[in-house]
Amino acid sequence: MRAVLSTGSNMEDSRAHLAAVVRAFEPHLIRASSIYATAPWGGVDQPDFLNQALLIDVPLTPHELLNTCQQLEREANRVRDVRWGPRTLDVDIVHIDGYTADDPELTVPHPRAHQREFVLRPWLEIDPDAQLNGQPVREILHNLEPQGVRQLPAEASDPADPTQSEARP
Ligand code: PH2
Ligand code: MG
Ligand code: MG
Repeated sequence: MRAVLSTGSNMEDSRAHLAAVVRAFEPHLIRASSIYATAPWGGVDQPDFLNQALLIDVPLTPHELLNTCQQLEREANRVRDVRWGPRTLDVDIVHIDGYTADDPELTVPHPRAHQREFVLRPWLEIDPDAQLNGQPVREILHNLEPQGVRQLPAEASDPADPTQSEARP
């Protein structure tokens, strides 16, 4: 089952929280987007987020994948507090190939993905032909007002390696 996940964090070591999700899905990971620094969406005054999109192919059912995502959130000591407020780690299912759901546990595609540049921009990076509700993601993004989403440069794999110093501003 191919799925697109959106990960986000704006508490503690956000890069480490996102990296833990990449690690957890490593054997099933097709592509990971860059990391993006994004202004908070939803009107809660809080620090900027880091967001990333992952394209995975997992031997799980949609609800098993949801459980896996929630387990990863628990491992990051996620506390469910303010709606759309700060969190150590959010792992959302954005899209599953050939599958839709609208039940109390799981809504796929993600019901607010089309409004959120922090979801669509990273998704487009890893799948330029992506479609959401029958519309190209590229087109949806084109029609959104800018929301303060900045692609961050890839991190040097070894910051101590002087041969990589040119890549570091
Ligand atoms: N997640 C939210 C609410 N607002 N804003 C940004 N920039 N990134 C997020 O991941 C995010 C948000 C609730 O899931
Ligand atoms: Mg979310
Ligand atoms: Mg969530």
